[in-house]
Amino acid sequence: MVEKRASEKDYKAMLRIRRFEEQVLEAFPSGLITGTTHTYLGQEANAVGVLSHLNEGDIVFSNHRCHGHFLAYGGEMRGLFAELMGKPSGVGGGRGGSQHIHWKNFYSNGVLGSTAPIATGAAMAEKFQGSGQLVVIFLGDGALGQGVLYESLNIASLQGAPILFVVENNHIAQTTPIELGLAGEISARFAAFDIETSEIESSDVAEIEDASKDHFEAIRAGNGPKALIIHTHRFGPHSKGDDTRAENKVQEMRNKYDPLQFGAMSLNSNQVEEIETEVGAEVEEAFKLAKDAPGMEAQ
Ligand SMILES: Cc1ncc(C[n+]2csc(CCOP(=O)(O)OP(=O)(O)O)c2C)c(N)n1
Ligand SMILES: [Mg+2]
Repeated sequence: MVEKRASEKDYKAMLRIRRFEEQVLEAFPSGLITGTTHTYLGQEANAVGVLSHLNEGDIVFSNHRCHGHFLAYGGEMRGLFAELMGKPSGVGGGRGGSQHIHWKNFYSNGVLGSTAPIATGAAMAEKFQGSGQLVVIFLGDGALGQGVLYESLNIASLQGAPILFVVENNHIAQTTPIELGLAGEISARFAAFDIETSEIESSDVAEIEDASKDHFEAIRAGNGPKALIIHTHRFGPHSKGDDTRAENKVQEMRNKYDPLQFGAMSLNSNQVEEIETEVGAEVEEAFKLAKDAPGMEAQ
């Protein structure tokens, strides 16, 4: 039974991600966007729910599927669109592209697992400095195949690093279903390093907020690293047109697990419509500003 508790703020945050990503996929074939892109369609509730507990100064590490994490962190659309277009006005001066975003305390990198040692080191630094800040790192199920993750879990546990490992298990890594890539249980991998772990299977942002709350509190109280496994669903292709899954299966998934459908249940139709209009205008304006901004050649 789904409780109807998503706030307008949460719904808007998720819709901003959804509409941003749809615009990215629509624009991609025109050649406006350079490099590659991996959209966060279907997983919006994860970033919005988890990052709702961030304090100013906390640090977030993301992966190749980073647009949703960035927008939920507080990043703005225009700078992200411009970054994807390789424009100097992009959040990273147009040189990082879709996967390599840095703004304030937000970092992403497309090399799977590469962020784990860096995030762990950052968390240790925060602990040694007594800053009271924590680190959140988002990992896909595919990153569980990277050895450096386990070195990081080991040291994070030994050092009591203030870090939350969030695994977004969308059951697929590019085209490889999790059954072919992962032996054993995900939680057992954290248990092996004595890292307390919880799991949730939900697309309801309020449930994800609840599921992550205790971890944030425990980490802030100095109880070392924690892990949250979110069983989730990727609605879009891995990158652009590269979805090998059966179309009807993806459609079934969209019908059953859409975070926006769950979110909308908490609001009335006027609220939904207003937010839709507001977000639609924001995307349109941000995209236009990014598109009209000078390119690298103007420098
Ligand atoms: C070390 C490394 N190997 C391979 C790749 C190519 N690659 C990019 S995304 C991806 C799949 C990632 O799957 P997962 O971690 O489950 O994240 P998802 O795409 O499902 O969000 C792969 C293999 C990479 N970026 N880094
Ligand atoms: Mg995956």
